[in-house]
Amino acid sequence: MALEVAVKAAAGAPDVLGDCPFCQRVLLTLEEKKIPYKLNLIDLSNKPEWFLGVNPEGKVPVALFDGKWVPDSDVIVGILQEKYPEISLVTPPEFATVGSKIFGSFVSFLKSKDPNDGTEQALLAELSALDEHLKAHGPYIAGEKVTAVDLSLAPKLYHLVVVLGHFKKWSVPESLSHVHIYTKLLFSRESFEKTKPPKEEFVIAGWAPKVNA
Ligand SMILES: N[C@@H](CCC(=O)N[C@@H](CS)C(=O)NCC(=O)O)C(=O)O
Repeated sequence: MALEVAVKAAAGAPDVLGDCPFCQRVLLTLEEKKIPYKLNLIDLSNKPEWFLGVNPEGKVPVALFDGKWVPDSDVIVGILQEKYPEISLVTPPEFATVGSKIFGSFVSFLKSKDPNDGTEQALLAELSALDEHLKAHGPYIAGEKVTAVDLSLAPKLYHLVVVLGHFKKWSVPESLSHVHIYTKLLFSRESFEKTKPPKEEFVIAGWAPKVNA
């Protein structure tokens, strides 16, 4: 039986998959583990009663396990690892936090209105650390095989590339060649193609309120 998951619909297009990186992480995990699933698209600007009933916090993703809707991508991915261990995506603990500060640095730089406040340098430092790591251990974070840490990072890197390109005309420096190889590898995986927001415009529209705040 297909596992039910509820994820963000595109803003202004409630029948189309949206741009939530946490939702995509869960979908990537389902695809890579070859777990059949049924998508419920949630319009976050008009949340259905049933969704608020099972998850009063109103956040996606949520997934249905043994009759109970469970929120939070960390928790959902953990349960998927336990319930479906056959195709293992477990990241060795020593690599589990690689790249974990990139998303926060990206958001700070995106929101920054002062070019000299150090947010760009902070992001560059995190991306350089990832580059060094990949140089030593790549092509994926834990080596030859994709694992959970890559599936968490991939949607965030996608948002970074699309959104910083659009709002700041900024791109990851070519000198960080291992990061470039890594993103190409991730974004061209079948699982990624299948679960990414169908249009870059959805990603840009999703971040616009934060940039203009
Ligand atoms: N820690 C949560 C974060 C989920 C999250 O922030 N989801 C956003 C969408 S990207 C959300 O549902 N926001 C509620 C809203 O916009 O009303 C996770 O990893 O699942």
